[in-house]
Amino acid sequence: METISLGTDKLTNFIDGEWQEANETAAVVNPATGEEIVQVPLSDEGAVERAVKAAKKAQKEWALVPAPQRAEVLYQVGYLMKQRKERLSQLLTMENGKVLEEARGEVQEGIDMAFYMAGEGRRLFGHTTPAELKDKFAMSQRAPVGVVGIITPWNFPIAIATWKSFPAIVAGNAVIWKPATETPVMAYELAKIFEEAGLPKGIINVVFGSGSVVGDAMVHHPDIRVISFTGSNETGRNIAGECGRQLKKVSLEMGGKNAVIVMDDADLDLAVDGILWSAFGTSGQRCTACSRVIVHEKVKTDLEERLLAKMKDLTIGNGLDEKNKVGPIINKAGLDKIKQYIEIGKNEGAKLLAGGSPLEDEAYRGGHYFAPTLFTDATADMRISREEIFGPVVSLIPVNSLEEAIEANNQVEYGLSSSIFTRDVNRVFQAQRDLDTGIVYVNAGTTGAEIHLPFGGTKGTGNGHRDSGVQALDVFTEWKAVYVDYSGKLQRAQIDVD
Ligand code: UN1
Repeated sequence: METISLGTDKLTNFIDGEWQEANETAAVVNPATGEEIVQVPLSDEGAVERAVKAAKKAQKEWALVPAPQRAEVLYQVGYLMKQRKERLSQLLTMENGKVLEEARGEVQEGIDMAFYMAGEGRRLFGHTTPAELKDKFAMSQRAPVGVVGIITPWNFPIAIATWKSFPAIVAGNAVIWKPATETPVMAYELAKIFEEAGLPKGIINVVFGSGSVVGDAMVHHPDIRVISFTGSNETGRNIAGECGRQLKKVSLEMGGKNAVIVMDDADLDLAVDGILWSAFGTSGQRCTACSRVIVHEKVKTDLEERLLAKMKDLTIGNGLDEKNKVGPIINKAGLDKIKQYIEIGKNEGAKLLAGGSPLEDEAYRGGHYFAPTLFTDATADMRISREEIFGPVVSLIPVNSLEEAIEANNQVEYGLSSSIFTRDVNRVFQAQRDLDTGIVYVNAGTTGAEIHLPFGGTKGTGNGHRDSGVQALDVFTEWKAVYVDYSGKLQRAQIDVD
């Protein structure tokens, strides 16, 4: 396959419609090979300051552009993304490592979001409602917040950016965007697309750099009125603390410990496919990845055997080679964390059935690869069953009933995604009611969220907000209640009612 060329060896920030260099840069490395792809700016606080200044100015005009016209830009963004889908997908595989088929899926998720949110330009519905008093009109409508900050992770460098930036833009805000330094190429490409699509300068500003400098400056900046963050629980809590002090709106999405429940009446082959796809796809580096299988005792051995048989077909390697089904781990720190959890699992008494070690043969040189790993006989209270590993590691937890399965699912600190395989409609409805997660799948794995539904979770996964779906608009808008009294006299609410 011909490799796509990025066309530059140094990325630049995109501020006020201009491509601006930073003094310092760092190398971006292909996790499959260890080769340098490009240099990414490590910006300072000054870049954030310039971006906010430009955004403030541009947003005032943008807010006055009718929303259907704002949406036209997003349609154009969607068309350009569609035209460049293959280019974007290959670059995504190079910087993130996920296999090409999944990269294409992620880019498609961004395209879907463009057209969906463009449609919102003709909706952005508020409510009209009867007023209590005669000759009085009442309605609620959405107003943009102003300048918003988005901080996006490396595991879905384009899809998650679209979940946040597209609703913000269609609703009339200006955006300061700090992408993860591991995967800046998607941000650079998307900024170029925004520019070509005709988005006015200053409405999207991409500032590359570290969380401790650029992220911190954004969180502390009084003129950035919303922070939407996807990333680690620890960073999210820190951001929320600071935003709380400033009364700044903050939307957090911070991971999961997602389980597939397999009941004794399940279609086991289907369950195996769902588990393998959601546990080992993206090498388990998804917030939604399945990392626990809560299995009914009666089918446990059967399920283990079928999983082990099919795990043999998972070819691991560079995602640009289409025969590979599982790509690399993002970096050494990610790999080291996975290794630690294997030791923790063994020490806790879980039984290792497959995998459990990094792949270090000649074929994997330069990259960070970990063998798909299966533990069994885990219990719900073990650390490997409770803590996010962010790698291709899944643990089987045997149970004896649906009630026990639901309890085990709900026992963790997170609440993003869950799944149940069963043919019994009564169990389906009981499970979807009682599983304490923001996303529930029936007869499918724990991944595969679609963009027109809300994405996010309960408990330690977030703070009550949602990405994507129409619900994302709530993060980037303020509700305004408007009362119009056309009686020509003073009418006092709750008093002049007779
Ligand atoms: C994430 O892992 O942070 O449902 C996002 C999914 C994808 C999005 C995952 N559509 O797995």
